[in-house]
Amino acid sequence: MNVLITGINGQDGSYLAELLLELGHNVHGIVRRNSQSENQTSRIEHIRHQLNLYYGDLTDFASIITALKKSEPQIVFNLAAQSHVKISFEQPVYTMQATGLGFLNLAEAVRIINPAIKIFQASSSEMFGNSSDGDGFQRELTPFAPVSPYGIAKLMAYQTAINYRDSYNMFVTNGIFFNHESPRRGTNFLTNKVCKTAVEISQGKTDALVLGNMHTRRDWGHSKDYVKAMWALMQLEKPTDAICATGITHSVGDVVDHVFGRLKLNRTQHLRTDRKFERPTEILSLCGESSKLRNLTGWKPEISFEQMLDEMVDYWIKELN
Ligand code: NAP
Ligand code: G4F
Repeated sequence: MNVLITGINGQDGSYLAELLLELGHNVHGIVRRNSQSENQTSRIEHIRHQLNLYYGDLTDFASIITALKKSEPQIVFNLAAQSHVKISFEQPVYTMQATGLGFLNLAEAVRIINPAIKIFQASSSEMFGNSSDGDGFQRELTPFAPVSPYGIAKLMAYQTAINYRDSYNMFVTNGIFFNHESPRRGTNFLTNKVCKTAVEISQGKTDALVLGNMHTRRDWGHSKDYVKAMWALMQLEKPTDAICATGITHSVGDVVDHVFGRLKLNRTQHLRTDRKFERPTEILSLCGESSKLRNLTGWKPEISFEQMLDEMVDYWIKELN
């Protein structure tokens, strides 16, 4: 099968590309032009010789058409996005263009070229904002109430996916994914910032970890587990909208405690807060209920929160040595 991945050089894109190669598929991907081309492909360098890469951008309709024509995919995974919530407050217009309108560009290009191509959209728990059911969980029917430009852009894409499914009978599936991490996570996201900085402190390279809001809670899983869910969802007979989450929530403080505990670092000595890392509006707690996905596909997360953080710490110990 030919499979096209937008955002192939991102965290999830790189793990999904590995999974698809293992399954024997032809993997195609869109990458953006970068003035330092080696930075662009660092997460996929080890498999690059097995990939077909095309320059493109979700905001550039023509480049999507070209990539679809060259790759002739049966499935497109749309993983490309301006995916950083805090940065979406600094670049709201661009975030709407890339993360919201970008998906419309892709769906419309698929409709024009070959509406039989199946589309996976990486939707986000950020769409829920501070909305939850009475028991604190978010489910597929929990009302959306996004509180960031990123969440709003993702909601635009989510609704567009449903509209293309209903209007044109296209196979468009939304995976509503809760936070997922790995050593390949950008180091300006919470978990990898904590792991990398804590290892630097333990090696005497820096003195303090400086964070924003310490009390927010997230449902953190591992990216490797979550790309398996993406693939499983696309094997179903019918398109759907499904939550992918562990169902366990931890605070920012829990992440720090686990990582500092592992490295025997003292929180009073090495942890500071600075409002510059806070957002204008914030989601207090995310915890996903993913029984729909589990019942439909048999998927369940295999890597625990603690194992994931340990893997990330080990990665940085090796990398920074
Ligand atoms: P990521 O590491 O930030 O990767 C995003 C990818 O999108 C990168 O390859 C990036 O390329 C590419 N990209 C950004 N803007 C683009 C544009 N205008 N045109 C084409 N490509 C563009 O994100 P991730 O963690 O792998 O997440 C994958 C997807 O899942 C994203 O859509 C994200 O919003 C969504 N999601 C993630 C999580 C999570 O916790 N990780 C949860 C829910 C949903 P460059 O390298 O050139 O920037
Ligand atoms: O790691 P984060 O930046 O992830 P956030 O904002 O939850 O978004 C991630 O998950 C979404 C799914 O829910 C994705 F859709 C999105 O693409 C992205 O992958 O922040 C996690 C929490 C937040 O509450 C944040 O305010 O950690 C808090 N935090 C505290 N100090 C910090 C920091 N976050 C970052 N990035 N940096 C800090 O210094």
